Parts: sequence; C-alpha cells; structure tokens
Amino acid sequence: MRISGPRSLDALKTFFKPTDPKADYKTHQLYHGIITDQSGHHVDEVMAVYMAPPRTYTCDPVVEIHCHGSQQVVKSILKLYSNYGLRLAQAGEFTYRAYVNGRLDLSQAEAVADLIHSKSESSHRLALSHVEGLLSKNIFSITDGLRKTQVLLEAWIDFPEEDLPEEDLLNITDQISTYIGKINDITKTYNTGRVLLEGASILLVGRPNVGKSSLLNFLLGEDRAIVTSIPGTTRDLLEEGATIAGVPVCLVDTAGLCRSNDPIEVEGVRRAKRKISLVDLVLFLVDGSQPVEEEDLFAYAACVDAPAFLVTTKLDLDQVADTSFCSWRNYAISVKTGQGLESLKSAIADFLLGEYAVGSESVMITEQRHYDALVSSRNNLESLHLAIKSNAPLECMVFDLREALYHLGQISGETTPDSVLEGIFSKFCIGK
Ligand SMILES: Nc1nc2c(ncn2[C@@H]2O[C@H](COP(=O)(O)OP(=O)(O)OP(=O)(O)O)[C@@H](O)[C@H]2O)c(=O)[nH]1
Ligand SMILES: [Mg+2]
Repeated sequence: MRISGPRSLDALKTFFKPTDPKADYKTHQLYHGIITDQSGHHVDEVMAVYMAPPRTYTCDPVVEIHCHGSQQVVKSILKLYSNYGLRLAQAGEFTYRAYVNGRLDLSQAEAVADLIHSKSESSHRLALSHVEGLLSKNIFSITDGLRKTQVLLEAWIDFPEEDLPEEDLLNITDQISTYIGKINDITKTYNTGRVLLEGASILLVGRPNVGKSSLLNFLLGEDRAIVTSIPGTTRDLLEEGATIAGVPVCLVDTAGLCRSNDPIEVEGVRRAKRKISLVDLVLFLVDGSQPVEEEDLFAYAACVDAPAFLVTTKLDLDQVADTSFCSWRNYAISVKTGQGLESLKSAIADFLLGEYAVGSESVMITEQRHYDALVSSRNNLESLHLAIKSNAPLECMVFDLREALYHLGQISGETTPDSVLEGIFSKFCIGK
C-alpha cells in the first residue's frame, strides 16, 4: 500500500509498531513490525518504508506498507487509514502528482500506463524508453531550437525601422527545414509504434476449406481452431494474440467466404467482410492443390482494397491453382511440411514494421495525441517557411512559431488543457 502526502510518516507511525523500538525511519529503509488497530489488536505483520522527498515517485513524502496480499488484510488496513483521515487515491493520481511536481513530463507519465499494460517485449521496451524520456528529449531538442529562433524574431519586432538581415533569414529558413525534417522523421514512426504497442490485426480470408484455421493454429503454435476436411468448419470470427518474429499481433480466423443459404454461414461471411476494412493485413488464402473456383474470386473481391498477401496453401500436394488473377505478393506454404512458413512469418513482420526493426533504439511514437500534435506543429512550421519566402511581416512569422511551440508543448504537457489531462490519467488504474 502506498501513501503519499505531507502526513505520510505520521500516518505510518500511528498504526505501525516497529520490532526495533529505536527505529528512526531513515529514508528508503525497510523496517519490520506490526500494524495494530486503535485497541492494540494485531492486524498484520508487515515491512514498511518511509521515503523522504524529493526522491520519491510523487516527489512528496511517501510511505509504503508491504502487507500480506489477502483481501481481508488489505481491507482492514485501508479501514484504519480511512478512519484516520486519509482518502483513497484516484486512478493514476500518484503518476499525476509526479507530473504536477515536475518529476515526469506528460509523455513520460502516459508511457507509465503503456508500461503497465505492455504485453510483448517490444511494447515493454518502447514504453520504457518513453518513461525514461527518449521522446521528451527529442521533442525538447526541437522546442529549444525553435525558442531561440522566436527570441531572435521577437527582438527584431522591437526594431521596426530595420529589416532582419538577409543572412539571418536564410539561417532561420535552414533551421526551420531541419526541424520540419526531424518532426517528419518522428511522425513516420507512428504506424509501427502503434503496431508494436497495441499489436497488429491480421485477418485470414479465403473460400471454405483452403486451410485458414490450419494456418492460424500453426502461427499460434497450438490447436486453437477446429480443422476438418468439411468445408464450412469455422462459422464465427476467432481472435487470438500471438507474436510473429517479435511483433505482437492479433490473428483473426474467419468463416470461409462463399455464397451460402445457411443463415449461420451467411452471418459468418457478413462478419468476416466487415472486419476486412479494419485490419492491418489480410492473408488471402487459395488452395494450391485445387483449381481456382468462383468462390475464390468471390473471396478475393471482398478484400481487394485491403493491404493483403496472397498465400497459396497445401504446397505438399500437386499445385494446380492458377492465381494469376491476383497480383499481390505470393507466399506458398504447407502446414503439413512447414514449407514456406518461415518466409511468410518474416514477410508479415517486415510488412508491419515498415522500415523499422524490432528493438531499434530510435524514438518511436505510439499515441494518436502525439501524432496529431506533431502534424499540427509541422503545418505551422511550413506556414512559417512560406511567410519567410513571401516576405510576410515578422509578426506573422512569430505567430506561426508560437503556434508550432504550442502544439509541441502538448506532448510534454506544458500547454495541455486540463480536460485532456483528466482523460489521460483516468486511463490509469487505481494505485498507479
Ligand atoms: N495436405 C495438406 N492439407 C492441408 C494443409 N492445410 C490444411 N489442410 C487440410 O485442409 C482441410 C481444411 O483445413 P482448414 O484449416 O479447416 O480450412 P479452413 O479454411 O479453415 O476451412 P473452413 O473453416 O471450412 O472455411 C483440412 O482437412 C486440413 O487438414 C496443408 O498444408 N496440406
Ligand atoms: Mg476454418
């Protein structure tokens, strides 16, 4: 249990009886003892630590009580403290305090939530790099430079009788181009960052019996979906999380796409089709051991606009399918022999990561909020560029620059409205 605020140590001393009667609560040191209630009854045997500011999570005085984990023990200690006058923390309040007290900036605080929810090694590493300030450092290097330019321009506004020297204007133009480039480099990482953090969705599509469920099971490494030789085995969407070459993914198996009169199959097909427009990648499967049928074309038509690979299945059998109707990258596989499956896996990972590698050390953004702020800021800088070229008044240039800084400030939290802050911290769970 964590207590934060000026009365933390008093609160601890009220109910905690240290085993060593001379315990002097040195900062960051664990003490063994008993929590007792007002009448002196033992509630639990615990370890407790007092942490003096500012070296604490919230920058306020903090106490932690390491009690046994049963609901009843926790409830009893909470009751003692709520009678004493402490209140429960709101969701994310500890991290909010760390932010308000300046220990973390907003992008770092947001990454704490991502760190807590991270499900794969790559999302863990990405979130940790943000908690450690990688994104903040990159943004700061841009804002720092822009502020210097702002000072220069504002200084010239005070000398209306003189024009800004040509050389200074050229310098500023160069700098602005560099910052636009830096911002573009960061915004480009958004898709991959989002995929690494949340996982990409991959849909397996094809006519009945082509081997969708078999491929799903192979990629999952377990017999999750029922596989039979009867067409129409899978009736509903089936979603499972997995990692493909280090990339977290959500694999979705679908009912075979076909024109059917069976109302269950019709509904399965409807669900599969609706999902196609929402996923990051479609694997369109064609049975290589059978001639292409009208139903293959029916399935192809459903995903023709999606980002997709053609996967020809059953490579262990004689290959007769003519897939020339489809120009997508083609991967031939067999789940019976394992042929082609490693190349398919690395092609999927390469496609999802774009130009980035799993575990790359460079900055990568994962939040829509950050992406939007960077794009707005870049638009302001482009408008500043035009203003310089067209000899616009200095005031216009300064306006664009201020706007650009305002948008970048939303990432670190400097200019983030309270309503947005509330939304961000409400996503945390209690106790974080
Ligand atoms: N020889 C061979 N048979 C395969 C291969 N992959 C799948 N099969 C067989 O093809 C049949 C259909 O496989 P499923 O994975 O159920 O196909 P599906 O596309 O999910 O079928 P529906 O759910 O009915 O749409 C089964 O009998 C599998 O054993 C393969 O690589 N080689
Ligand atoms: Mg199936």
